[in-house]
Amino acid sequence: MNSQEKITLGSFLLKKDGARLDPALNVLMTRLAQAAKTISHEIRNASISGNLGMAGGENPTGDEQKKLDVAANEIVLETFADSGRVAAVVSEELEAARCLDTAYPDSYILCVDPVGGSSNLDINGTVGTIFSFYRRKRTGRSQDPLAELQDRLPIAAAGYVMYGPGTILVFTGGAGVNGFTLDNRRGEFLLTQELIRSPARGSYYSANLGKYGQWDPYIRKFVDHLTGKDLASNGPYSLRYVGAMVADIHRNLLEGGIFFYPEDEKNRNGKLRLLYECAPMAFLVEQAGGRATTGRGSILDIRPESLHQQVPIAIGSPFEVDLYEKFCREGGE
Ligand code: P6P
Repeated sequence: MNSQEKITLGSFLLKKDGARLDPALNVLMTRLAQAAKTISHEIRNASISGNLGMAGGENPTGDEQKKLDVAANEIVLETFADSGRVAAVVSEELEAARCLDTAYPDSYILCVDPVGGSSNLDINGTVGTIFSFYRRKRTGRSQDPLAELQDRLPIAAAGYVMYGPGTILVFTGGAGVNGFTLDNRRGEFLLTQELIRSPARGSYYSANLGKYGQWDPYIRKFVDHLTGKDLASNGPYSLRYVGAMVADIHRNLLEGGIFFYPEDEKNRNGKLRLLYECAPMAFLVEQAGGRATTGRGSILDIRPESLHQQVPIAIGSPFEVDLYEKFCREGGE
């Protein structure tokens, strides 16, 4: 099947059975794809346009901002500013939510990490965008996006863009997970991975082992189990760690395994942010038959306390995530 025979994102979004997206989300996913194409272009040309390196500031959780973090955030805001469908944007790069005018009764809150894994940018590594659209219960301009998000709004769509050897868009509208690849010649995202399903178990684990000494003992015992150091182990897993959540989770989604970023002695809530990293990825992975936990409960059950709330996460194939929870529950005994 060549490029001309593959289904474009636009055609997919119009098919009710395929995407089961309501018309508003079709508009939003089309705009999301447009933002992704622009961000992809900026990333791939950054060393030529002088867009690598530090921007000089920090994001709300203290990460140093790269120029492309700031640029990608602006691209997202510009793309949705006049959509009339997004009442607020919660971004890793913005302290407060950016409230926008809405023109329709059905409107959404967009939570987004414009460029995740930006420490990879200057070394030509893989990075990604993570997004989720929450369907509001209210209409008109949002007075308090966090209060709205605390009212257990349904996630209408969530997913990620991965800027690797190819630029891919993987998302769910609540009826399965589908993957699209950007055909740069046509400027179209084409359906390349239909109804992605998480393997029941895998052979990879993804974690920053540099923090092994700061993890709680039961996390260290879980790692020892995965690496075959204890008798009960069913053989060593291979470590794959990119340092970009999108890339690490994408591998485990396709080939099976687990990504985890636990709490540690310095960060009792872990590092990754609930609203624009953990919850979108949890929604997507669970749609594909995987699991996502803090170690003691489902990521998707967490009521956000703040826009940049950090939570521990373990996400991936059911077998490994269940095992992770067992070690957390039993203290690794
Ligand atoms: P560390 C990128 O900064 C990020 O938010 C995620 O995309 C990634 O999984 C994690 O942090 C990497 O963190 O501490 O291993 O560099």
